[in-house]
Amino acid sequence: VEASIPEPQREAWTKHQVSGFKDKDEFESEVVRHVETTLARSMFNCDESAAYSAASLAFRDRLILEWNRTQQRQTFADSKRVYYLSLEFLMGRALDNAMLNIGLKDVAKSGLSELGFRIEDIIEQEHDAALGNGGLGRLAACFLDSLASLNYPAWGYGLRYRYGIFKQEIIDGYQVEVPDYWLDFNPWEFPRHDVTVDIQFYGYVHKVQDESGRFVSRWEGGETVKAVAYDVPIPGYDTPSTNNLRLWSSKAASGEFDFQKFNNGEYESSVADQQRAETISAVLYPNDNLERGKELRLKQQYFWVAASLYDIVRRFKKSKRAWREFPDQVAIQLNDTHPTLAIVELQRILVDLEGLEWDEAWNIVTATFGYTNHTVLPEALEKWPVGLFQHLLPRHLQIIYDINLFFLQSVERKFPGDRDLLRRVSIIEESQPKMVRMAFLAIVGSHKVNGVAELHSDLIKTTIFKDFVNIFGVDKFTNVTNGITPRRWLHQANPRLSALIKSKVGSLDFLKDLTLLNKIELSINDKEFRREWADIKYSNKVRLAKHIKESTGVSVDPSALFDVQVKRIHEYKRQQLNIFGVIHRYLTLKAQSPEERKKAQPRVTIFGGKAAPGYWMAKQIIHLINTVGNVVNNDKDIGDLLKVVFLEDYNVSKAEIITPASDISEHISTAGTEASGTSNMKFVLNGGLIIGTCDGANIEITREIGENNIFLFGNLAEDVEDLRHSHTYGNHQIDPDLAKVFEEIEKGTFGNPHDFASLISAVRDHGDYYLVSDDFRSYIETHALVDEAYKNQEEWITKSITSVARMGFFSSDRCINEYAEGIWNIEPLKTQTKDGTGKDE
Ligand code: GPQ
Repeated sequence: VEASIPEPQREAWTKHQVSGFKDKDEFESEVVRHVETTLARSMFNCDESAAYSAASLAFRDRLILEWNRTQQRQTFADSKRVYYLSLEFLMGRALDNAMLNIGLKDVAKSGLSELGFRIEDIIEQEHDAALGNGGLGRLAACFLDSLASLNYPAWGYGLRYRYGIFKQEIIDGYQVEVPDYWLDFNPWEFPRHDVTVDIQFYGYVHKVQDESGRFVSRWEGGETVKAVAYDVPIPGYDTPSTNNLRLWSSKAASGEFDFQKFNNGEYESSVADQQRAETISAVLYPNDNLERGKELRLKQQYFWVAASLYDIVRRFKKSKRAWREFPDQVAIQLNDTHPTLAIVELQRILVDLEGLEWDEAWNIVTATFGYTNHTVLPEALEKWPVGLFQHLLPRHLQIIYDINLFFLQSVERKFPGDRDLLRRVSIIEESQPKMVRMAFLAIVGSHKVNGVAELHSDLIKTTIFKDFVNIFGVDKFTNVTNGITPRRWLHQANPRLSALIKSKVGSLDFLKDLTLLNKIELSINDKEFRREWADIKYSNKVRLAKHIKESTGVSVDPSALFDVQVKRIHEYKRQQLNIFGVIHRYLTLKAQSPEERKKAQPRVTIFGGKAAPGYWMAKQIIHLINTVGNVVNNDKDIGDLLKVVFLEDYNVSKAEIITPASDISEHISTAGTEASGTSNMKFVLNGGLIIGTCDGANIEITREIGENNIFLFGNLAEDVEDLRHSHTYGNHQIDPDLAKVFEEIEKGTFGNPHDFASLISAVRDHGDYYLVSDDFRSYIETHALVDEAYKNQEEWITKSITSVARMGFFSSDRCINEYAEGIWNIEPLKTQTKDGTGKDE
């Protein structure tokens, strides 16, 4: 429906056009207005939480005006848009980021101060938006920041979970999960109750003849659920561009509840229907790098994909273009296989609803989609039972079978008679039960497939997707090495470092072109600069020490070496290697005389990260870390030489405190298992060095910063398979020092050894799949090198500055530009126009 105001009345609109606050006075009056009207409070009952709400609403109002103009500009320019489909957006807090990106943090700071508040306390009030698990979700959030900052016409599409990733509490050394009800009051979203889509599930398919006599499939019956749009404005840095993240929330199609049923006395069942509908977007699945074929998860995927595609297609149809122009207007990026159904859904829309021929439709579909793979771990590759599909999405299953048929026919033409190849690449796995292989469907339905770091992109071409390289040619497969936004991960998280860099670069331009960081290398011998550099690190450590004290009760010395491993707990990420190494260090110190001990480098080993609630081994690792901490931290012989802490509830806002405070961080996955890693980039960008394996982006980080500036250890990806084979078929001898660590655990030094039995047996008795023992020696030796290097503070500072100077490559801006050019074929939109609407472009 056109709801545009007629020309004669527009003058009144123009006259009353709203503009956001521009200075401190206007900001203050907006805050007061929101406190007094929106929140219905006053200066007599305005606490920090109310001040946070009011300040956020003031910024939100400003953002939405820019948002409107950006959307008008994009519509008018009529250029190609990219849609980033992701089940996870790990956004963290919005207020600080909005203030910095808009450039009004100083204004807000003095305004809030005049109103009686410290800006730091107000920022702290905000609850993290934690709609994601780990790296994959945070990458999506960094991408949104870059897309807006670079003025790309782009939308994110996701789910508005009522519960984000659970909150983690550590009770008696064990992880306890607490629901994260984050929507209590969220000033950053705009409900669009007028933007809804009906989504169908279940039902049946039958063929009917249309007017022209053609047979078409009709999907009918089943149940309908309503998708309601919630929009979150995404501000770009130093640009008016404000993009949109549209999150879908599920509701019963009949509104509150079914009145018919209600009037018939079926009150309970009408409420049950409503609850069942709302369940779809209720909770984020808390698994990282793991898929468990749950029906509700597939329902989430279809619900979100169908609503998003309806929206995208609706927008395209407004332009009245021919369908073949769809890929010139629309690029859709699939963040992992979670949105792969979008391929099937678009084919369904084009063939069943819009009446296109199959081939014509399929050409449009494949030209539209790109697929990003984020893992080679077999347990993370999505597969859905055919039976479940048949039940939930009967028409989609038929389309998948047709896609597969035509695909296999083309393979047969290219490689006649190779039955085993057909079996290997079939989208349908002929197992019991039969499964739909989502990654294969995503490859077949996309024009580009990319991995997220060089090694990873090479690995997918030579292992899990090898056959597809032969079938489609190598050019379909590409690499886009991940990146991080320097706005949040440098400027926001480490304002003093950002300011120091600015003093050398001459401006904050490095936040828009991170390669400008290289200018600081010219100041490497500048004494004052080096002193300030070290001082910033120290004060960030003081801040973290304070946080450690408050959250764990453990006192740590900020002058000790801070050794950090924060990320999801996973066997492949090898927190167990780290804690075994810590035990080894403890045993070594214990065996030394007090004289010898004086030579040791004091260390604080800091862990953080969530375990998936059903991941038993990961939970054991958390428990072991905590029990080791208990023993070590209270051992009088050890004192400040070694402290071990586990920080509970690691999330984006905690990462902003932890990342700038590390001296060394651990990225120690078994080679070939961590697709990229992105926290490795964040730590180095903040002047921390890293210890790591030759895995994921560690390799490219080494190439950029130089191998003297990183501590690499362990076996290479190319040797992993043979080593695993030898564990199983050879005589598997574990490292003698590791054996001593196991002995100590089994003696009960760290509590009931029974609690840790499966951690030990995984290494000693069950083939050591993650090569903990194979890498143990080189891990320990490399840590000794770290200790030595840290003692030479001047050398260490040189390494730190040099590394930061060479990190320009790892900006998500570079990464997004690569996607834009190599995959999406889109260009940034100019923002400078006479009337600010883009209409004179
Ligand atoms: N990643 Cl498949 C996740 O965070 N969750 C997942 O379910 C999958 C991948 C990560 C991956 O483990 C990291 O190596 C990457 O840096 C990250 O995705 C972003 O690409």
